[in-house]
Amino acid sequence: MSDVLKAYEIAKKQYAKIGVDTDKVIENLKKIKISLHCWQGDDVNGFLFKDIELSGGIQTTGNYPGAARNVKELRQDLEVALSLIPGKHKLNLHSIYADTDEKVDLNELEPRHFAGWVDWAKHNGMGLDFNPTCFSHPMAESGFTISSADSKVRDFWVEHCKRCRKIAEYFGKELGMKCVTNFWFPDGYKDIPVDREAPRRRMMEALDEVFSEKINPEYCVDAIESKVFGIGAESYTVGSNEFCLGYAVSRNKLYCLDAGHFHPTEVISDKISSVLLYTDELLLHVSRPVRWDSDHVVILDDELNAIANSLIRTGLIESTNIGLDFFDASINRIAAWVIGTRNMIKALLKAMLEPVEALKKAEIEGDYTSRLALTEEYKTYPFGAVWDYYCQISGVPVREEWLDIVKKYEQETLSKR
Ligand code: RNT
Ligand code: ZN
Repeated sequence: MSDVLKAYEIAKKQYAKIGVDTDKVIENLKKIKISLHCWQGDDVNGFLFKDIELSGGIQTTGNYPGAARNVKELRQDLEVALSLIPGKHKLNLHSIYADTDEKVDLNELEPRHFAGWVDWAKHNGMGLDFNPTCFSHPMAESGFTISSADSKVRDFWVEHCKRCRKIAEYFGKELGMKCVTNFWFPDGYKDIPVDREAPRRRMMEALDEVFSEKINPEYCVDAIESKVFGIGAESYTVGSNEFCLGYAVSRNKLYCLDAGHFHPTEVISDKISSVLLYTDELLLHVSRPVRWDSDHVVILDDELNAIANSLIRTGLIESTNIGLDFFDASINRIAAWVIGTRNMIKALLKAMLEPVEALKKAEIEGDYTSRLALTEEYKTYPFGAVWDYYCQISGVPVREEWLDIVKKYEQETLSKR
């Protein structure tokens, strides 16, 4: 018997004692899809426009060699990353990752510009999610897009967003799996505005126009992502928390909670259960803010565990779409995907290995001593043995073995770019 299997057998017995069936947990874990963000592969550049600077108040820092320069390289890199992550997942595309040689602007995009991605997704048994790209474009230079006071600018972005929904619908139809389209706008002021209402009213009206066409929710659903501030928009962000939550609730849309889009001590793990009382579904952008919305690679820290606990203990995982959102250009980009995604799955597994009903019983009975004692003891239960076993039966490397594969790929392929 392999060491992995031996350790699993022991762990399985230990979990069985607290009423947790590890085999069943693994079966349930397999069903959870994580949406891997394509933009970690090339520092949010995309392939539609050459030599355009990243704007919208987000930043990738670092110049680690080997960023993907075209669709083919990005797919190749993704395939390496996916081979190191257990389970079947989704790919989250931004519109600037269109697979086309045509010179096409954002307000001209059509489903056919993404046919290559649909083929790739089918081939890899994956679903697709989507995002309009309302930044890194001359029409976004003023710092405003869909809420601009200039109707030419506004119309351009409304058209882009409408077209993105059609592309999302096409993804959903082709793949037989719902596409979540996330709308995020960097719109805001560096300095203190006089009128805080008008841009928000314009954004609301523009969004109503974008969503005026009803699309079958079996194919695609829309989410709207809030933010507290961005670089260059420190004083005022149009799409604030209240704006986006209010919009989502009143228009029957999904709210997107990004872990880096709140004040530094505010956590999204405590927001999930409130939002889902008022919306049918939720989208998460799991990220790691370090002092600001720095989009560091997701690690297995307290907040990640808390997010997973919020989803699993409540059953809200059923109505939550988990997306990742980080972009680190200072380390190997494939490693970044692998580390972040494996950590997300690990956190879910760790949460699923709790005897939730027993803990809830202690809580409801007011036995807070047991609640604290048990949740603390369970933290050091052998979840790593279950994780290793899950990796093994999924045919992906166990523990840090994956790093050798990434290093080899770096040497043979990435370093030659
Ligand atoms: C920006 C938002 C947004 C982007 C991606 C690239 O602060 O988090 O989700 O990171 O669209
Ligand atoms: Zn985000």
